[in-house]
Amino acid sequence: MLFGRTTLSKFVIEQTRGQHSDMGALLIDVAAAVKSISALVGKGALSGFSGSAEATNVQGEEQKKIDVLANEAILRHCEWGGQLAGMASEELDAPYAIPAAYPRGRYLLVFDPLDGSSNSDVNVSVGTIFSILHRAEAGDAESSDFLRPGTEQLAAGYAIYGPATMLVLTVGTGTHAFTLDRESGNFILTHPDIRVPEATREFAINTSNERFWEPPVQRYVSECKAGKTGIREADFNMRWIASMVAEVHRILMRGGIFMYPKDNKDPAKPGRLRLLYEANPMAMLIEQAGGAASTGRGRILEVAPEKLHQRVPVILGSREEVERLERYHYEYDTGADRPYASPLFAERSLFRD
Ligand code: AFP
Repeated sequence: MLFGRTTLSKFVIEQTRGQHSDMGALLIDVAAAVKSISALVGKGALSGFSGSAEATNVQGEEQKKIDVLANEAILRHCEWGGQLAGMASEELDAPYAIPAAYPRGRYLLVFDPLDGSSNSDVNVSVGTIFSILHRAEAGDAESSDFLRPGTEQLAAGYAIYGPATMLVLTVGTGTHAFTLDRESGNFILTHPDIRVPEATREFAINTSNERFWEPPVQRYVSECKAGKTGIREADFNMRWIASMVAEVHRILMRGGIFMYPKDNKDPAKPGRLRLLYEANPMAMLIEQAGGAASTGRGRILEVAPEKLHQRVPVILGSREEVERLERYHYEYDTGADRPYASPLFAERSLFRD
């Protein structure tokens, strides 16, 4: 079919018509920013922006030049439209105030401009993650306006800059994927109403951290690795791309479980991923597609944020596996996984050690 396919603009206008039509206009600006970032990322080393920006972000992580440029792209494309009360970015310590020259609206855009950027210099898929919140009336956002649970998100999405550039979006009516047609410049709806398979035999975790995980995660992963020889009685496959957008996209396309759990590698950080602009938008997309997204001890979308850049443990994907891992956390927390943990039942050795 040459004409008449649903474009992102058509989809967004139809889905947000009425009360949130301003949000529709904002999403079209986000898509324009994504196209600019896609063009930049797609140039690779020819862009002249490879390598370090010789700076660190609020996370204390090295900033790549392309992180800074992707951040600029979103600010410039979205600040002028009159839909926003403010923005918050992984790359900015504090929220971004809308310049005085522009009108304000009641929406808040929260984003990670280039997730997985440590992969950008080795030509592996990276992405942009975004979330839209709102406040009661138009005006300048306060920091507290951003500290809302993920259940209050009006929209969430990501772009993945892979062999194809795709934009995956939810406005609360399912999760839908659009593929960038570079000839027309349009995002075309190619994957309407995505569903995450309930079951999976594929897990994603950085196993180099195994010694730092909590016991329920160690238990779950060792059972996956035991495969047919263990209690799961089935072999599992493992993936780790170190780009959350690519992992989540694979899970939306074919199922799986992604874990970046709480670990004691750095007790100050209860996990690596950030709640507001990584975990929450991905959790909304996964839940809207029928999957589950948990901290291990509760729904990610119900976590009450306390800080703009706070981190949270992330376990998400095929519902059956997420629920199994939640059960393992519960059994660990209640001692039910160690029925003989009590000293009364401890193994008695004939040889005093
Ligand atoms: P960068 O944006 O610094 O590359 O981090 C990517 C990320 O936040 C997430 O996208 C990955 O899933 C995770 O970190 C990878 O973490 P490890 O490098 O510890 O495996």
